[in-house]
Amino acid sequence: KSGKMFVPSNTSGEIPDCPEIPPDLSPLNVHYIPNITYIKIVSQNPNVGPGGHGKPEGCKARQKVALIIPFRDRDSHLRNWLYYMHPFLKAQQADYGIYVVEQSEGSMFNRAKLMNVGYVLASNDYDYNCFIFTDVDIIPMDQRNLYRCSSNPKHMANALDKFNFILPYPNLFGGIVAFTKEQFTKVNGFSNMFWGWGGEDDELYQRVVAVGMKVERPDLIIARARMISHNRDAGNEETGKSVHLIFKASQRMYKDGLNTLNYTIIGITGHKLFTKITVDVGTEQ
Ligand code: UDH
Ligand code: NGS
Repeated sequence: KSGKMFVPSNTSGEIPDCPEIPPDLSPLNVHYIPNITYIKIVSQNPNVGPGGHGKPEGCKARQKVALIIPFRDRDSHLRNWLYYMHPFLKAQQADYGIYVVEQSEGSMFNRAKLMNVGYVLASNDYDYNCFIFTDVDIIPMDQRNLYRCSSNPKHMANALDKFNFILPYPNLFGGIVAFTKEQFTKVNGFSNMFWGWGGEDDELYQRVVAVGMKVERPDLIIARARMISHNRDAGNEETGKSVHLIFKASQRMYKDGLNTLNYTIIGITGHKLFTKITVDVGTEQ
């Protein structure tokens, strides 16, 4: 006898849970490729199913992750994001779906409201328990930065190249955040009242602390990410009108958010690499 005993890890025939930490994760080279094509990205990601869904092979993921992207007129950024993110999420053995929430033309951009719409529609699509709200122009540079939820809401854009890979101010909550379903409903989602650039992320931070949760962040080395540089978009100007909303977040939280969200769906299209939701979120009242 060799002394070794065969212990079957799984007697029921069910697929095992994926390991807590996926194997073989490493830093990545990330650079902007303006002319990358959808055809090339599709051909490089044969495992991705219609609507931009991916699942690990041979094991069961511990979380089901929806990635929600606010969007308007950033096609080359989206192509780059998809080019890097599908292989990244596959390496992380993620069970995931990608939702690009496009605001229709003619109104001031409302990033936060698009996030809320993405949360509601992704929830109707699949049994997600983790929601990662991410700008289209931020691409992680290290596979060890797990696109997963934690026991507290997680800010994941804390080491951007444009800020020399440090957190520029302690309460920054912009760029990428991860919430479980429970965490996001606890704060009633984002405010719907931020039209134009800035402040909606600071307001969400105030909601998080108001309900007694803490913000987590990955370690600064693994959180390194590239932000594709660009100018401020037309239709997303900084108006200065919404700054005052930040300080009253805790008073407004249950009267402004998921429970007061209104919008009109213009169309939902399942592309090979993502689900696109085009939505009319209205205009500032
Ligand atoms: N977004 C769009 N289309 C728009 C506006 C915003 O898709 O017209 C989305 C996109 O996902 C973007 C996110 O909203 O990543 C956040 O908007 P942003 O990239 O404009 O905001 P950020 O703070 O950059 O990242 C501000 C531009 C500063 C320009 C400074 C000039 N050097
Ligand atoms: C603050 C904005 C945030 C924004 C952050 C970083 O001033 O929304 O700058 O912006 N708050 C207000 O406008 C009230 S960045 O330098 O990345 O463009 O996220």
